[in-house]
Amino acid sequence: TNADELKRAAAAKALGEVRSGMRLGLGTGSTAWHFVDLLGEKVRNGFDVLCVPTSEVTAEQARSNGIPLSDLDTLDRLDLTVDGADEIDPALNLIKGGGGALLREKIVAAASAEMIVIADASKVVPALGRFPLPVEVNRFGLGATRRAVRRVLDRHGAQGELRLRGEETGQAFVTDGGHLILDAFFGRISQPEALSKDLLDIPGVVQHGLFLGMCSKAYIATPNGVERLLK
Ligand code: DER
Repeated sequence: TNADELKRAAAAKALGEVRSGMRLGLGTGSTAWHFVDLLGEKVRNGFDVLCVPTSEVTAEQARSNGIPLSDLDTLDRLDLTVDGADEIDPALNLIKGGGGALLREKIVAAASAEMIVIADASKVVPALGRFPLPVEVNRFGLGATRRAVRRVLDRHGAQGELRLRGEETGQAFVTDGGHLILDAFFGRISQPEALSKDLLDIPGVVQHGLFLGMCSKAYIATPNGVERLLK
């Protein structure tokens, strides 16, 4: 089984939790892509769902699959969000944002009664922080914000650098929300809750990729089958 088949197997398990009539949040990334693809097949066979996408990319994929879309102005609560993750620790705390959709993903997950993460086994880690932590920042005052984030990283023992996503290509990445992303290379995050608070206290920081206490179930695909992790 190759990585893509593993992702699809995890997505299929999450789809098994979806009931007709549900209001769903649709995640972003290569694993969530399979969930949306499989959901499309069920919709075409008469499955009745109403979905809120976590990115323009997912919205486009959902539309092309005939999946009915709504938004969080119309709906205030969703039953379930299914999304991927860059890292998953034993408490099911996550790092997300590798695909740049973390703000809408967190807004949608927070509006959902339950969040299920789907991933291949490479995402399961003993502690968060080997994957760089995405920090979504407002363009205005970027220099001041970047220096403030650097000070927080130093206080929290970050081992590595703070990179503006896309800088290496000469073209900064811009999120669906019109913001920029700083990727913080930690190595290991020892106090995620304190780090989350310190980052969100910086005025120019919009949000970050630590999803703490939000995920209650994960389907992890391994070559020997899909494992279910519960918080
Ligand atoms: O950017 C994101 O938050 C994605 O969900 C990411 O965390 C997982 O993407 P992948 O399924 O392509 O690895």
